[in-house]
Amino acid sequence: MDPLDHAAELIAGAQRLVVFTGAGMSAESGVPTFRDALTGLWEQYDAQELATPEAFERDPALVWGWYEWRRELVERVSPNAGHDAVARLDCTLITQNVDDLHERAGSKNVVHLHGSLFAPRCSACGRPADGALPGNPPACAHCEFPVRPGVVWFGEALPMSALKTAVESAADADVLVTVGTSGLVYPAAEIPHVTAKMGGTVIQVNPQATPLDEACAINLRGTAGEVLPKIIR
Ligand code: BV8
Ligand code: ZN
Repeated sequence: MDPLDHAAELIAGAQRLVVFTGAGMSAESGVPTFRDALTGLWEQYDAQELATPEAFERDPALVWGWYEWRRELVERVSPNAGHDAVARLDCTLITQNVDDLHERAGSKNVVHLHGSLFAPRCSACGRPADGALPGNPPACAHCEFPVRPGVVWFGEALPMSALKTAVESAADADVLVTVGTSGLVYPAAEIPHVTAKMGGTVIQVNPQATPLDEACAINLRGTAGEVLPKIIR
């Protein structure tokens, strides 16, 4: 059977469907993937260097500026055909992405394993940054400590509730579709393996091979914007 038809049949017939997405999901919207998130202004820095508490400690203005640049870029772009297709599904949607393109395409209850560009909070008291005092980074209105991006940095624990929901739904899934992730960053990269280990069927959409290939029953070598509308009918 044609792998696209097979994938479409598995998705249509899934009782407990999970979709797991990474930066490749937003690439066709014009959002650079994590590995090449440092285009233009930022090519002289290593993403894994900037996305850390140490970098923010060392140079808060540089790190805050990088996230503001990424947030403003996301605000200027739109969801792509892949986001629109996923939004038509009745599924548990788990994303590693910190953009809001799934929500803007209409997906509900999106589980953000690595936080969001749109949830800055105080780096000390943790309060949301509403009403923060102007600055680069802004200062918390409550305790005047620097506001930080609402994302999970390397070396930081993932939000417990998001991770718990992700692992439980992956373990319970009969079908999991993984889209646009290099499957290199843990513990998020475990998610597709959990479904495979528990006997679920994993379908991958990615133009390249990834370490997730071995957990996948079907590997669709293509982009989110091209493939997803063909398998979500
Ligand atoms: C933690 C938010 C511990 C910030 C991100 C072993 C076990 C556990 C941890 C580790 C471990 N070994 C090392 C670690 C530490 C580390 C880690 O995994 N390092 C890696 C580099 C080895 N993990 C951590 O630090 C995590 N925390 O372990 O804490 C702990 C526990 C308790 C208490 C205290 C501490 C936290 C990791 C989260 C980091 N934050 N994002 C920000 O965005 O700035 S990660 C970031 O990179 C993304 O969110 C994503 O998760 C990750 C990888 O990006 P991808 O989404 O996969 O995108 P990428 O660019 O890599 O690839 C794009 C893919 O798309 C490619 O495959 C490409 O082919 C494809 N593609 C391209 N175009 C398209 C496409 N696909 C479809 N369509 C297209 N058009
Ligand atoms: Zn504060």
